[in-house]
Amino acid sequence: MLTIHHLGLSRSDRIIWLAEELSLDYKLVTHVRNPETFRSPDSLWAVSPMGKAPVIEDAGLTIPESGAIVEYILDTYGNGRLRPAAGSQAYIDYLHWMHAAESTLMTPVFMNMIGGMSGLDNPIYVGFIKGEFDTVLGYMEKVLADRDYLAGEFSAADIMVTFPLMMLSSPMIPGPAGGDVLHNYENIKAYLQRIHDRPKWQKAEAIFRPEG
Ligand SMILES: N[C@@H](CCC(=O)N[C@@H](CS)C(=O)NCC(=O)O)C(=O)O
Repeated sequence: MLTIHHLGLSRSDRIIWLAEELSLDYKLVTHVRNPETFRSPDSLWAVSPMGKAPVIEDAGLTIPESGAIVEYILDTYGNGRLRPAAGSQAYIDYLHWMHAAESTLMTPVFMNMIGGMSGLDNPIYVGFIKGEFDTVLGYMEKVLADRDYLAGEFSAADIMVTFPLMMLSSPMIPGPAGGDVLHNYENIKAYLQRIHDRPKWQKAEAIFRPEG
């Protein structure tokens, strides 16, 4: 059976949500962060090659990296769901956002978080973050002006992108680029609301964040 290794407050949320969207049977193994360092515990290092979440085990394989896991699960269990047909513009949009989630979008989100945690307010550093937010969030805002989801229909690209957007909208993770980065992005905020309204999101959230 598919085993999902979950770490509290982490990208493994994506994999639980994906499994719920696809109504898969899976075993969940939850790991608890080291309370002092907030890093992975030994139990996760024992299964994940770089000690990171998410990681899954399936059919004798160990698969790390959230984007790779999503693609593996869609290839293995998707039956064409949550990924547009190859060769279409929707598929290109899917690929774009699937990969932008951990790169173009996550880079300033993470820099902002680290800046907030460490008091980094160098104007070059903060200016770079703000410029990147303007670029990636500005483009996302335009894309979402005439569609509900990033590739048209709801897809696994939305599952990838939601995690960094949630980090941005969390009051627990302020950064030097401002506490409410999404403030002026009405289409993105409406998109996040659509995500929150999805029954499978709500079911998954109760699993990956049971404390609420
Ligand atoms: N790009 C990787 C990032 C994995 C990653 O950095 N995971 C974090 C949680 S979101 C983690 O395991 N942090 C604990 C640690 O590094 O000790 C992915 O998408 O899977």
